[in-house]
Amino acid sequence: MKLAVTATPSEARFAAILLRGAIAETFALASQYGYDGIEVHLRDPHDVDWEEIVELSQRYSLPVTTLGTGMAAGMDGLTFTDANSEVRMRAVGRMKEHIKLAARLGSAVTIGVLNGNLGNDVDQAAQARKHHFACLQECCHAAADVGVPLLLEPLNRYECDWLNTTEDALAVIEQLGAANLKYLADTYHMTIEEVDIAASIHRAGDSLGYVHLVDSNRCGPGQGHLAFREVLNALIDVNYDGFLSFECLPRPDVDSILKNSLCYVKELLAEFATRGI
Ligand code: LER
Ligand code: MN
Repeated sequence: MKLAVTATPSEARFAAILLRGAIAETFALASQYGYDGIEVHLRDPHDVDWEEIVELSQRYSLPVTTLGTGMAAGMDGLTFTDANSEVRMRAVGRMKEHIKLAARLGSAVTIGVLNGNLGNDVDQAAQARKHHFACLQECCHAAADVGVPLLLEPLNRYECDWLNTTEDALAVIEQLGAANLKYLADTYHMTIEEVDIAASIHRAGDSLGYVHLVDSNRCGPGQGHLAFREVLNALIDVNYDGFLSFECLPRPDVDSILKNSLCYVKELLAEFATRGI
């Protein structure tokens, strides 16, 4: 398994993005600390120079793992469940631009906050689910056309009112039946929603496409009470060989997460390797 770190050149309000600032600086830092990949969060793909990212990715041998899209929801109010068809159309349009950039970079695209909420009214909620399905289906087709995987990320109940668990995500993935739609497991959301994180990883199996590796308090791995040995063991059991991406709060500070949590996870992985696991 390889390790990635979250970065953004945008004015992100989402606090769990570790590297912020000019895109060239974030690549330099990710490389300097020894990460294997970089997860780039963008409000709008046209906020950045696509060829600059391609060049940086090659120069530092750092693949862009996935494009985070949550800012389109957080800052521009775009979601797949919005009752207003024009807003949904803009959400899908924004996703399609992310998909084009992902195709250029060879990365995936994440759909998390963009999934939206259903609300309390039963009829409206049923309608919102249909809207979500139609939007997601359109994005899956557009992504499949250019060979881009999409990563569906359930969020904890305080951030989303319906798509919270591994089971919720797998139900949507199964219903949609698109080979390029995978499950993104975020271990912070999982500590709040799952009964047994290792069992959920086993349940996801081949549907697992990506991991946000973060502790119970949303700090870096090793800074909270999540049993990382069990999590990593389960990932090894299901033959997950993708990226573990550090999407954590910069507490106590970015530097200590980049160094200490990275060392902590590398040591755990080395321990598994020496035991032949
Ligand atoms: C939001 O809580 C989150 O975990 C992000 O990965 C969503 O884009
Ligand atoms: Mn996440």
